Amino acid sequence: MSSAAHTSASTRKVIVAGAQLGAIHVDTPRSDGVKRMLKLIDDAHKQHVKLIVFPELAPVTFFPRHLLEGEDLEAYFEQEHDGDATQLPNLKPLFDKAKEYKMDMYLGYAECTGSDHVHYNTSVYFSGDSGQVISKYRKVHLPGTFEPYEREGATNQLEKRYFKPGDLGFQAFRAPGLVNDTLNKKSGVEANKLETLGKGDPILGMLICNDRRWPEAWRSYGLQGIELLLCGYNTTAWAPDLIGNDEKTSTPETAKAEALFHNKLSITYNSYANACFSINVAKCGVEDGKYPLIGGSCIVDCDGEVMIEAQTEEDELIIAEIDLAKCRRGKEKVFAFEKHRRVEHYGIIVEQTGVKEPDLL
Ligand code: CDT
Repeated sequence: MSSAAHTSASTRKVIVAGAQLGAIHVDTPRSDGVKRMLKLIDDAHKQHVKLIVFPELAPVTFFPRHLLEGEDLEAYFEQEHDGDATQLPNLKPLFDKAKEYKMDMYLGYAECTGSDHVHYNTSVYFSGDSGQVISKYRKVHLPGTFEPYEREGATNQLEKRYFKPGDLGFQAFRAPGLVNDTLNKKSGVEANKLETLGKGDPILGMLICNDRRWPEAWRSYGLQGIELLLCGYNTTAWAPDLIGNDEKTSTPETAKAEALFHNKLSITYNSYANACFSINVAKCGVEDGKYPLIGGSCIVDCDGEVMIEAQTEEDELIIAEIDLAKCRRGKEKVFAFEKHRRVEHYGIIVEQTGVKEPDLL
């Protein structure tokens, strides 16, 4: 069968959900957040969802806006003693429920490693098929500052203080059982042969919040044939010290409109340019009466079009049936990397971090 025939004939359909969370306040017990998440899993199950995606640092308030130390800070972290996230006491009910429903799940949380007490902003991928966590991602791009802002009333974003940059890179992985009739090693075929491309178990990758603004992160996954990218976020709607402001974004309303626009711009363009679907999920609403976070959770198709977008800033499921076979067109034509990329000109991207302007005239 030619690959064009494959594109039109085959389907790799799966029903997926973004589980947006509304505000979680400083004094909201972790167990309340988890209870709300369990309800979303139940509702998703009733609608035949096979994969559910939660936001970044899902069950807690967005604590990097607060200057914390000692026990007050540690309280937000899941202390991972043996490396098996499914046994973390605060999160176990979520994994148990996903296991009961055989549902796959992306879950973001603050990780404290058991061995050396390192803090990461982490997400894990739980496979309902295998009943295990099959992939872990640690946020690479940490926004904000190490020191709090000096301006009184400024909203901090102290991720550089509280987390180490992720050390796992961008590792794509296959999710078993997410779609039917896939090729695997037992089929006696090899990966990376023309006739098997896009026919194995779905290829997924994870990002966390600020990572979604960096095309380098998406392209690292694109080069591994990713078909579905998952990303949870907490994006402040009004934080002039962090984002800067000018006449266009000088009010809370216009700044929020721009934050929503930049969210959508990042996820739609990069889904298109890597020919993958993406599920992008907010924690949103106004936390503690004064810290607004944008909503705008979206499922985006592999042509960069929004399939469904959240309508509220509360707990809300967005659900779509996606057909991963549709990724083949972009991967085989406009973004056939092996035919069109010119890596001999891309060295600057990895050799240089900051900007170096050309010499002055
Ligand atoms: N959580 C997180 O990474 N938030 C950042 C804040 C805005 S920086 C422009 C984000 O990228 O959404």
